[in-house]
Amino acid sequence: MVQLHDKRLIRPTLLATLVAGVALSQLICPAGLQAEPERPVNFVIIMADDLGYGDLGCYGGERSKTPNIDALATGGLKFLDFHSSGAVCSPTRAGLMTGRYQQRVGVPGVITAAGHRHIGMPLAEVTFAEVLKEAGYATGMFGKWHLGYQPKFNPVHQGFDQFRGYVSGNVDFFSHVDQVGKYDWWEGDKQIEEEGYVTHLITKHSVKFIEEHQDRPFCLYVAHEAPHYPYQGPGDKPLRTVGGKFNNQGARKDIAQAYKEMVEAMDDGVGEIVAALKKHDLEEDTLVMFFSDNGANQRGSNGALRGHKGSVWEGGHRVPCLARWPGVIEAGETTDVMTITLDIFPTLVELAGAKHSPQGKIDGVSLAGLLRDQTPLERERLFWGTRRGRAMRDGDWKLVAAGKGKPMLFDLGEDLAEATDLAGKHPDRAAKMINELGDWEQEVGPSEFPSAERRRDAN
Ligand SMILES: [Ca+2]
Repeated sequence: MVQLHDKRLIRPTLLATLVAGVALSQLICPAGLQAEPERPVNFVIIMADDLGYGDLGCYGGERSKTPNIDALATGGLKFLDFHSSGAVCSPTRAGLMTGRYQQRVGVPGVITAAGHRHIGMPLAEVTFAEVLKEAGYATGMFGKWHLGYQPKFNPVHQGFDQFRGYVSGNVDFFSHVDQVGKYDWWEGDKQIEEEGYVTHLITKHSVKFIEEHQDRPFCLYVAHEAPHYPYQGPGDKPLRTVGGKFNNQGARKDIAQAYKEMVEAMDDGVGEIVAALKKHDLEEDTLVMFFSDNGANQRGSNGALRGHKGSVWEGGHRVPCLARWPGVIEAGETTDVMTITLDIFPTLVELAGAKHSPQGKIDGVSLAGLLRDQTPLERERLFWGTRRGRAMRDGDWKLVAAGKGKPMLFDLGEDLAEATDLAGKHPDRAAKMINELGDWEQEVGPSEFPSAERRRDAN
């Protein structure tokens, strides 16, 4: 039976009517009526927390079943050389929001629950949510913020119409208490009580946001907690209490199993979000991107990559990334073009047709052409600066300066595992890259908070 509300069925007729109408209007009034402008594309930006290159089926991982995330790969574009701009949570988020290296933004390190409760991403920084809101988009964010604890730093003061979630680095998945024993669950800049497992709540509010804004352009930012600790699956119990003493990692002994349950609950959530787009016939009007804020820690898997979260080895910052936009992005393709979370900002701005005249430098570049028809990027260099080390890429070459030894040089085209240091074999190249990395540091500023603000708790 034909359902009149099914846009897919009425579109050809509607299109024919519009075309006929435009043709007729041009005959009658050539300089007059214009066709309605196309609706700008919607965005669903999903970011996992500490999910590694080897934690997903579509990247060869076998521990967790991730059919819904894998379907983004089979239905879209899989990135093989995509990076987070940080190796830990807050820095990547600052870079993602602004398109600028986080050192420029004043968030070079983790905004910790113990030591940084007064610090936040400056309100003067312009986020993609602010640009899109100005362009007429509905903007919603659900999940982890980690860019400032004080209500004045809340996402609703950085361009998001709606926010539901937490502002610290991690909360108990049930009691929503942060790792120093403070309650941390918010609607906008007000604390609220809400029962439920964090991953389920993020999904529920995301689906509701899609349903409430299906008739206008929207940008939905889904910032998952999984698979960051505490290691709690959907069937577990609350552990942390306000002001209480607890193990931050959780109570599970079988952490590998808990990790799997967390990844799979997030995967279910991705499936629900895509199903909501399908239900409202928005799939071809919506770019869905999925990636991680840094590599996995020792509990997860970075596949064949060296190192983990927090390091400038590939395992710290080369992360999964998928992009799906049926009708625009060809299904089942891969790209080995080097890309980074900083690119999301300019990509969304360009695809939205939004106007933005940045005050400061935007470091990311738009991936619009890459998404549409695999147009390569002209950029050849990327840089990383963390508390524990620095690195840069120049094409396939990677320079790693970590620890006390001399900087090391790797050819990732031949040696993705960063096993063979070629600095001795290519001293001129190594020296040139060391200079360029030094120049970059001079330009963007230090890669850690001033010493008075440093704390050892790294999450
Ligand atoms: Ca993280």
